Amino acid sequence: MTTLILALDVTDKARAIAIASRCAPDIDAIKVGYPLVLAAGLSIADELGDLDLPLIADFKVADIPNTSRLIAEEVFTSGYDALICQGFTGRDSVTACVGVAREYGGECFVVTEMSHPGATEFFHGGTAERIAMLAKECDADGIIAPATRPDRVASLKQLIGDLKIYSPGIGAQGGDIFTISKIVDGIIIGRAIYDAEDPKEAALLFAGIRQ
Ligand code: NUP
Repeated sequence: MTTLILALDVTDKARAIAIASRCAPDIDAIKVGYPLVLAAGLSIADELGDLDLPLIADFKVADIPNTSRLIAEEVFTSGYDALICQGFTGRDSVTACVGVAREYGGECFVVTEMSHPGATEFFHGGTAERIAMLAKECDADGIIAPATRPDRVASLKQLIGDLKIYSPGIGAQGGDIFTISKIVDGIIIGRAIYDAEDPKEAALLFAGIRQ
């Protein structure tokens, strides 16, 4: 069954922890990114760690290899289980992130093509395909690909062998859970859960209807 990942983009620390705690029994992992970490610090991993769910750090790391390595080391020494990096930075930067993930027994996911409308402004004509192949060659654990474009996800899937696909864009961005969860390994859902009147009920609903 597809993994359900809560994107916890909630900038109030107490609210973030409350939502994560209530949803925990119905989700499989928590993804945090700049909104929560800038508000609450990387050490939010300590509090969320009590929930016993894998923690994914979505920093879309996009820097030179040395800086990427330093960022990845901070992430994994702070208790996160996985890191998301950009792939357009090239082989050396992606390799730096994957290398640190390996050192700490963690995972690294590479963004191929993003889910928002502007994503294809510069990424077209095979760019995402090249990044997907790069992710595979760099021995990443998986790719991030857009639930808003299931046809694109299906074609990227053909290139990556046994790498996983985690897919954001369901709900608030318009992606359809039924279509995408048949194709991917994990679905990433933020606002449709944490902004729901009852986040736990929303998480339960998504958990029940994913394929
Ligand atoms: O291409 C991407 N699209 C995307 O939405 C790559 C991502 N990492 N994300 C993240 O997924 C985004 O930053 C947010 O944390 C989550 C989707 O949230 P929502 O649109 O479900 O609220």
